[in-house]
Amino acid sequence: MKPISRVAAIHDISGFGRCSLTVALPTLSAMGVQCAALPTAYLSAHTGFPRFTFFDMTKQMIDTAGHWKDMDLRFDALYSGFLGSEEQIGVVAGFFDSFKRGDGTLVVVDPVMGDDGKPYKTYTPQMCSRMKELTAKADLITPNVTEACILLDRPYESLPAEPEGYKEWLDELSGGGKRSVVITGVRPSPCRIGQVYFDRKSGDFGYAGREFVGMTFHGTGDLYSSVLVGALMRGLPLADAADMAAGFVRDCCELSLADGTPPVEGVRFESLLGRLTTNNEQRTTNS
Ligand code: PXL
Repeated sequence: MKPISRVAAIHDISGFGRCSLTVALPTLSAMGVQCAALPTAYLSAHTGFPRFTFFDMTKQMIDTAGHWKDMDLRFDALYSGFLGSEEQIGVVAGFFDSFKRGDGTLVVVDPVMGDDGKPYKTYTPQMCSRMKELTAKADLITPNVTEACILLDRPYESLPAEPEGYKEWLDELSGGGKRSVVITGVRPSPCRIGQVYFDRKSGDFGYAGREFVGMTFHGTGDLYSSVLVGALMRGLPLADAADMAAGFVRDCCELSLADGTPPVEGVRFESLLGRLTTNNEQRTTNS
């Protein structure tokens, strides 16, 4: 049997509202990936709800990293998302330095900061600015269009109308070809939604799109990035992994719309997880 891929997932755990670890853990497990969870914060519900509790887990993160180092744990990917404080950006950067073993470890940063042109409630301007330090350490980053604007200090109003217009953005975000980039939430027309990507391995730029179901749901960026990471752990090229993630998220949105799922509760992905379990016994390599 092939060895299982192991990913360290560094995200908050929002008790209610399908995002971050409550999405990453089941998704990666369904895809045949062993997931070690490093929670950044515990929230009663994600920040899209009018009220939520927030428990910062920075100290626990530092202690956990120390314990994992003592155990000599090795990871095929380090995958970060929503962070709880400015200090945590340094902690996660240190975690990457400590656990990255050359090309054998894929560092994926989903620079979770905001959506619809606005930062999330707990993200300060200092945090947004320091997120650039973390993306500089990544092999692959997955900002949505809002986060791409923040990382590049460009106004939301300057978003390109056509996927082609993102080439310059992808080039800048890739650090001149150093890292792969997927920008999610690209809207070439009112009835389409998709991603533009740059693959540092092949040098390819591309667009993977789907029909827009007509409603946006919370946490779809986390679901997208988690499927993407799982697909890369299976050895898929970035273009195929991006397309697989786009298709899965779209199907979950379609089901959620038909089901009347409130958008703030995230997508009903549970019923479709079985689709991700096929081909789990294929090869395992890193991108
Ligand atoms: O889906 C991104 C996300 C992750 N974690 C928390 C959030 C959000 C978006 O609102 O609030 C806590």
